[in-house]
Amino acid sequence: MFLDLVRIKVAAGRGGDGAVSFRREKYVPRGGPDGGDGGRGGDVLLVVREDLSTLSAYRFEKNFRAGDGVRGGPAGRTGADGRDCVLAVPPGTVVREAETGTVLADLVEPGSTIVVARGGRGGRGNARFATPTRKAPRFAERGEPGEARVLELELRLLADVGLVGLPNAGKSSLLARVSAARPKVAAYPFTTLTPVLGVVEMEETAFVLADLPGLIAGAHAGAGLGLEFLRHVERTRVLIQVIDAAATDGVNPEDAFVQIDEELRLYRTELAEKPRLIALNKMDLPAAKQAAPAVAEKLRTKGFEVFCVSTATGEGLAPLLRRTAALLLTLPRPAPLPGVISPEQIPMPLSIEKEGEVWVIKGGGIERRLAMTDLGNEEALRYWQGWLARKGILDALREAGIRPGDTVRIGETEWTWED
Ligand SMILES: Nc1nc2c(ncn2[C@@H]2O[C@H](COP(=O)(O)OP(=O)(O)OP(=O)(O)O)[C@@H](O)[C@H]2O)c(=O)[nH]1
Ligand SMILES: [Mg+2]
Repeated sequence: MFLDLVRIKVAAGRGGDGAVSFRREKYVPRGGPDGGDGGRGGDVLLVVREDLSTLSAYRFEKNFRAGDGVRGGPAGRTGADGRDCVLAVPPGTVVREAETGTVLADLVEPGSTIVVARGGRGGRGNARFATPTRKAPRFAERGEPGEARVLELELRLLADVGLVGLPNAGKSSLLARVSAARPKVAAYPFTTLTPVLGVVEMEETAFVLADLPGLIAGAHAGAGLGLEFLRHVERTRVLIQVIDAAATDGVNPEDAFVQIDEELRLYRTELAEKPRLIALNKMDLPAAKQAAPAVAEKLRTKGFEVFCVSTATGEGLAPLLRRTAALLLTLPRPAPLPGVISPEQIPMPLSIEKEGEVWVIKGGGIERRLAMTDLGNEEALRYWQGWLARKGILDALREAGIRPGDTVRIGETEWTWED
């Protein structure tokens, strides 16, 4: 199976809890608060690695967690930070948030990195809550939960030119002949199961050529390797359609042309309209020599540039490559996907809504804030209420008409409103 679309779950580490502790010194009966902060939770990052060409690393393993931060210690000691979880992806990986479809990144450059789930902050130790009026706070903040989300990773090849054609047309043979890439070549259909990229070095320039799995009728609707493969063609700028002019598999060259042309059109009209050169292949075979002139003529009247080649002897390949390179120079580079935003920018405004009898407060990070509060601790609770007041949330609830005895819910936590 060829993997170019996977779903994974990523969870950043939780921040370590802050510590509650008081200084103990000889002959000092009651020392001040000295509980240290918790460590930061680890982030989950994606990094682009040039040597990868598939997402197959995510075939079986789908859950990734970064390490949690360690709890703060006495004597002001800060807990250790959690371990980051670094996931390697191939160049051309598009990252989406699965739930919303929001594109978080279009990862192209090797080495580029993005944080897809941010680790939680460490909770502050009780030393931080000391004030002139609260000299001995007996509470600390809990660590912030790490972000968690489901991601969709999609690999889109970053090739300038794509080779399309029926199985056995000679696409892999062509790539092997003109680049240092070594795709598998064999006399049976669907030899190529995953795209293979090769760099074609020309005198003045170079371009990336992608050998793609063979297409068959119905590919646009999923037949053969169908859709998985057509997706890759979208970002190439030029197509080379390879046709077995010797009809080795019994499909005459004109039919071969039409079948692929149809599939491209049915998948997306723009694909069929992309600049396309035709390579009539296997010209070393007598059957091809015989059929080629008439086929070439027909395709030329349709407006195509046709090249007669043999990947076996190398005949005709140089003009094809020269023309391809020249064509690329006239075409703009593909733009990165529009609307890329970073994970921190996923909007999540604070809202207060009444769901039935319950007042639900959501967004603005309030769920995380609450999770940092040790609800079993009286002082921590008071601190939390102070925070709600400072943020204007209590006033907003009053304005919205909340009454004593009503239920308020944040995340999983509910409580009864008393003014
Ligand atoms: N005689 C001759 N045989 C060729 C030529 N090009 C390819 N072949 C043969 O055709 C068969 C298929 O070649 P591949 O390069 O694997 O074809 P493909 O288009 O990559 O096929 P799939 O990966 O299955 O889609 C192999 O047996 C090749 O040796 C050629 O120019 N002349
Ligand atoms: Mg092949």
